[in-house]
Amino acid sequence: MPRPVRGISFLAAYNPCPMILDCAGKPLDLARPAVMGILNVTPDSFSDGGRYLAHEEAFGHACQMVAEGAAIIDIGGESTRPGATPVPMEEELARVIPLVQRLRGELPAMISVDTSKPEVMRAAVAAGAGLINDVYALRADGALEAAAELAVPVCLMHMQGEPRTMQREPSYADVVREVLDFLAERIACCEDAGIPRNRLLVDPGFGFGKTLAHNLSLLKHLDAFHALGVPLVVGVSRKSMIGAVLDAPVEGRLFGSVAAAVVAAWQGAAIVRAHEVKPTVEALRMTAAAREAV
Ligand code: 7PM
Repeated sequence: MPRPVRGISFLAAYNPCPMILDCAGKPLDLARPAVMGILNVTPDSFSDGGRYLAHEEAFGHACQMVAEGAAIIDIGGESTRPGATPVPMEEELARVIPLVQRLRGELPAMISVDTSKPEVMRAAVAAGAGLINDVYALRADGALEAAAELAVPVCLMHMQGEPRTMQREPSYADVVREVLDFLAERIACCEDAGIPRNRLLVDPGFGFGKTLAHNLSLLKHLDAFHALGVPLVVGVSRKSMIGAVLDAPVEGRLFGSVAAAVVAAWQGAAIVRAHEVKPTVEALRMTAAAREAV
């Protein structure tokens, strides 16, 4: 048996990633890969029935994802798709906050909010969100300070450029090295701002300022990101990298998305974002079982 180091087992001392993430007092178990169900509340993601229907539809979708095994529901009110224009803050708040309140009261899952705006972070955490997912990695004005005030974990994602223009000419000399360096620097900034490392997660940001070759290199070498000592989050579901490999439209990317999720989980990804929760949960349970075998 490994010898305990100051009361911690040798393995726990060696692997600094927390197995249980403290989300403002609520535990999130990351000992096995967790599925984060994607809940888009952007206007284009719902039928044109106005605010009330959009809320009902989103709530129903969240319930279904939790029933299918999602441990986290990621609510995004600002479209971060390539070419998207920013959403005004009042609009983002009106879309996201009532849902956070309702989901927190009625569902057992952790609630994550996909936002870059400090005001939305504060309101979401006050409404019961347990996680902040920021595709700008807290680079927006005031975001670092807001996250430092709030006692919730933050996912720092890599993006080259900005959503409107990032897919024009992505360029790297060594994509894995550069994404790693960026995330290491963001972790250092967070620690300087008073956010401890055990409240951070990182994500290489598939599709955010990357060509197909860049995305595939990052997926192949995902295990290099364990050097950062924080849990890894991965979002590949339905992305254009799957479409490019399979020559498939968005509706035809499920099996490719699940395969990419397995490749990530096999290399130790802690959280996988997914649109189709049930197939992803089953594939990751199988992956974890094989990973844990002697
Ligand atoms: C349209 C195109 C709508 C792309 C939404 C998207 C990630 C994320 C997104 C990710 C983390 C999507 C993206 N992608 N957050 N938010 N990691 N942490 O496919 O890869 O959901 S938005």
